[in-house]
Amino acid sequence: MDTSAIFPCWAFIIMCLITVDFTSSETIAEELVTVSETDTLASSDSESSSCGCDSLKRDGVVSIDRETSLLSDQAAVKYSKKANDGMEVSQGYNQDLYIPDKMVLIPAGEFLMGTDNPEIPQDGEGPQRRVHLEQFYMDIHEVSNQEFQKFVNATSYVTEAEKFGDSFVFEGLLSEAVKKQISQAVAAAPWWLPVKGADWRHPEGPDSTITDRLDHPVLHVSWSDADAYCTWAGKRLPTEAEWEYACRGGLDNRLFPWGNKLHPKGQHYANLWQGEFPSQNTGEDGYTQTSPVMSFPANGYGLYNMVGNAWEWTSDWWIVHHTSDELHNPKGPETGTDRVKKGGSYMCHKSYCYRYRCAARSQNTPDSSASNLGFRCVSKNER
Ligand SMILES: *[C@@H]1O[C@H](CO)[C@@H](O)[C@H](O)[C@H]1NC(C)=O
Ligand SMILES: [Ca+2]
Ligand SMILES: [Ca+2]
Repeated sequence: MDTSAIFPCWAFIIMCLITVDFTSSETIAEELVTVSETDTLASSDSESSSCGCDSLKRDGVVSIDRETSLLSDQAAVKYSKKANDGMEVSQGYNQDLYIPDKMVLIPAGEFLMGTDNPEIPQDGEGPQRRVHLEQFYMDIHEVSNQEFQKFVNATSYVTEAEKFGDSFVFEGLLSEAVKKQISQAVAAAPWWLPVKGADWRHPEGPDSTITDRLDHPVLHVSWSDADAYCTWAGKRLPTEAEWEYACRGGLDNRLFPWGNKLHPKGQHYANLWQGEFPSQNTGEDGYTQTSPVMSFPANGYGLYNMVGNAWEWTSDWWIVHHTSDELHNPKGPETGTDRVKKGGSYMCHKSYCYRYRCAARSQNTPDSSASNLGFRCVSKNER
């Protein structure tokens, strides 16, 4: 059986031609990614729509030469927690604001899903179609580390990242000690490294912890982990339509949950990336990594961080061709290989991953996990 596949990417012309044979680890070892720093930085300057986020498949990693890897040690220091200590205060975030397990009613209604002016057409952002939804309740924020910890305490649940023994972490977040041990990367997005021992309790690998960020979104949870959590909580994952309707916060035809301007009155409304991706994150919005789940203003329905902070899994299988027919409570295709995720993350920048829009979307295989991917749940009744 021929299981070779070509990585989807649009800007990395050099890397687009890398074919990985999933059946042979020797072949993978031969597909050395030899991208010079200059090449990579040049391509990040160009208009690009791929953050490589959809390439996070455990069997899709290739060997890399650490000597020629794209990010210098210097860049890693810039991202390090130590270097950014003291930055996470500028939003006036109030610790007391954090409320676990709270949901809000999203009223029944109709809305225009998707867009006829897609920024990233290959993601299937269009066509715009009228969708009717019944009312539902939604978590006001991404599921936090504390909430997930409660679930694991109660059930002894083991996540897929823990079973596989690794998960994807953005290179800029890793310590030197962890980076030294890694010899593989994602061909289409070499700043993603599979890190042994990275999981929800250790977001940047074995030498990291969540004790100082229990009110941040849980990360390194696969679709199956997210589904298990929601089921345990008496909830479920939102459909893509529910998520997008909720994201729009009652506004028609706007880019973001709060309107069309990214920085109304000069304020940051979401945890995104400022600076040059992937080499420099200025943290102008107060955060170079995740932020607490109730930081930044809520949208019209009272939902926090729908765009930015952590990507959020939905229950839909991924397809890019949609009917323009009017739909009632659509649940996506019956089957598929990838699940839809929405909202973008703290790693998204307009030049690179303009996916912090309500109509934007991306996908991962259901067993994928990464340092920028989380979720929230919905339910028919308030919990
Ligand atoms: C989970 O259990 C640990 C160990 O007993 C405890 O310290 C922690 O507070 C518990 N977490 C939650 C959210 O209940
Ligand atoms: Ca940020
Ligand atoms: Ca989010």
